[in-house]
Amino acid sequence: MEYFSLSFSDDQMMDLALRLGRRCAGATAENPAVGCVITASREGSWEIVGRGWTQKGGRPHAERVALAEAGPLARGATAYVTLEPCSHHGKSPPCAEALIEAGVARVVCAHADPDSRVAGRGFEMLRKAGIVVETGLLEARVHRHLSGFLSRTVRGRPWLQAKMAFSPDGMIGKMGVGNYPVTGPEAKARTYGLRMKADAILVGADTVLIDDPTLTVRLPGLEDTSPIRVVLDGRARVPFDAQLVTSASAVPTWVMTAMSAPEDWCNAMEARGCTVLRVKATAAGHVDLLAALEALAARGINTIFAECGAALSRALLEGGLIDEFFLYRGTTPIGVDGLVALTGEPEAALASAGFIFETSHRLGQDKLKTFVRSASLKSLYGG
Ligand code: AOF
Ligand code: ZN
Repeated sequence: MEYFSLSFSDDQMMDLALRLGRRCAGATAENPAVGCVITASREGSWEIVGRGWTQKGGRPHAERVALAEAGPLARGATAYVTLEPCSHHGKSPPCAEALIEAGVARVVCAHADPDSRVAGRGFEMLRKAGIVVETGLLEARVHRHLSGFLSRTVRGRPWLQAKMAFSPDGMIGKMGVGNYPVTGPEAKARTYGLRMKADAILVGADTVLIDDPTLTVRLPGLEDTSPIRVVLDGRARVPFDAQLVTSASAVPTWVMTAMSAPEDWCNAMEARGCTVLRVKATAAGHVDLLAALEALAARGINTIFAECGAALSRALLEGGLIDEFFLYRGTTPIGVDGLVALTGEPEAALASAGFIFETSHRLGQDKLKTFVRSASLKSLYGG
């Protein structure tokens, strides 16, 4: 096995592939944001000869980008890919075929591709061609990174991230005051970054009526990375002069409403550039949350970032639909007239809903803690 002794470890190369894969995360549409590194032996030592990641819009795939950079140096090389190379003739020819044609000798993969068009066939094609295939390296980390794609593919609904900002006394705002600042500018900047990495942002009609938000990414140079804005509006209450509606030609807005929503209201929304999606509603006239999420997955949404108010956040949490939670903590108590969103301490509410703590960050004076629902992670393995 002298041939495969590297001057850097397989772990390091897969870690690099994972970080490269993050580059276009949130901009690869329904496609997973995959990363690929190709290493080859040159003059007695191993070098990185190709790096690639799934490009904006989802194509070309990561392997093709890395192979193009490696050129003839791919012959006899090792390719590290975060996801099983595809085996299907989709919008592009199979990556497994491209790796074979390039003469790659060894492929190291972190995660199998659950897409029914691939599902093991990528590995099979490579092995049949005599390529050494190793799987499962850094699988848990890649699993976490690809949770959006895995969620849509395995569960048929997007990976749902929810963000809420709490004052030290557990309030999310002040009664009757729209857009009450609970946290500072650093927290806002982080939220823009989180929006950018999602395929869509979710709010309810109440948030539109009270706050009239734009929900775009307002970071210098990154303005064009704003994701699709999705509004749940079962009772067709969003006004035509809401900022989400008036800006729909610049940044897509999807309005999800009940089957019974008035035809003329839907037509008027579409005439203003919004996409209207009708889904089934509950007896109270709210959009059925699971049906809405399934409809979004059917339209290629992998990851959705919810910035909802108290009622919708609670409904999503109680419905077991939130997978990841971003809990911001400000420093100024709100006191009287404060808006309560969750029963009891937010951390305790999350723990009893099956969430586990993941990370903690300081953002100026504020804090951000992230949590993941353990059942959500398990559910992405399928079968
Ligand atoms: C890879 N490398 O970088 C990505 C892959 O519609 P297509 O033809 O682009 O195929 C989409 C499917 O390809 C997608 O569902 C997933 O299974 C895989 N994505 N595969 O080999 C990549 N992004
Ligand atoms: Zn591919």
